[in-house]
Amino acid sequence: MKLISYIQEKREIINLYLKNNLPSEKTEPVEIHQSIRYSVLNGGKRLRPILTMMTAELLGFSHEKVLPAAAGIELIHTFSLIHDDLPCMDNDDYRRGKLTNHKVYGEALATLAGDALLIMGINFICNNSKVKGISKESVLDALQYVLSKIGTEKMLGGQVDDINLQKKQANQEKIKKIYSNKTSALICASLNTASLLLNAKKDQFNALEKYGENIGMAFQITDDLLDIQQDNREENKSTYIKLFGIQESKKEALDYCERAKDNILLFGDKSALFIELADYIINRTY
Ligand code: GRG
Repeated sequence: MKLISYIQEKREIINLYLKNNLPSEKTEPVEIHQSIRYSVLNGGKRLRPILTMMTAELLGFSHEKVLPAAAGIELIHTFSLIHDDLPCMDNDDYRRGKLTNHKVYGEALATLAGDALLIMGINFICNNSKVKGISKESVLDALQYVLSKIGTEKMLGGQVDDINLQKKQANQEKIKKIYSNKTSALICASLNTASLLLNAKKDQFNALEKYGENIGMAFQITDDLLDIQQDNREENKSTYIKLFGIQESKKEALDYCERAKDNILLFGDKSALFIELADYIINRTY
């Protein structure tokens, strides 16, 4: 399968970039840098930076043109995971099969590691201006776009609504909005950061935005289904599965996946990997 080897190859590239560009464990104050490296370099799937690199290649450029920004998006994603796991949020003990950051380093340091990763993520995106052929204007556009996707009206807002929803009655409309904000927004940002850095055409940007929205929804519903299979369900949390049941949720995930495949048809033959990726997202086992 072409996609699997593509993912493995790109995952190694991003892992190496992160390892080499994060402050070392010996950088003072050592605790925060150890805590940061613990969470970043602990085996994430790297879906988001892979999407950024895939988009660069879809547009006819090397992945190297967007590598710093791709890594920055992964740092922002890791920040959101560390904060999401905190006792004041989801209160999780395990992440990526290992103890969560606060379980190892304590709540104060975990909170600060999350804050630091947001700052570093933004800085990595800014560093994309040092790549040959990438203008400072396009980096500013990409950065503002990413910030709009993680702020109070998108990812952060989704988290706020998610927390509040536990106390209220959930319905289809509310759950969809939360999933779109909490998960699809950063996935769109991963794709279209590359479009902005590489001056894609408006119709290409729009197609990728729709594709990202739909694979993000499929990704989050699949995440809920995997939680049920692995018995990680959180009793007080409203999810798609609780609202619609397993069979209907699987069907919804498939529908989102099919819509995403339609969205990407604009790119013709070049969209093959994106079509394979949409299927991978709903068939994944972790
Ligand atoms: C962004 C300003 C700002 C605040 C953070 C905590 C928070 C607000 C948002 C949480 C958002 C969140 C955790 C969404 C869930 C998305 C999701 C399915 C994460 C898991 O992604 P994977 O499976 O993880 O790609 P890996 O471990 O593979 O990287």
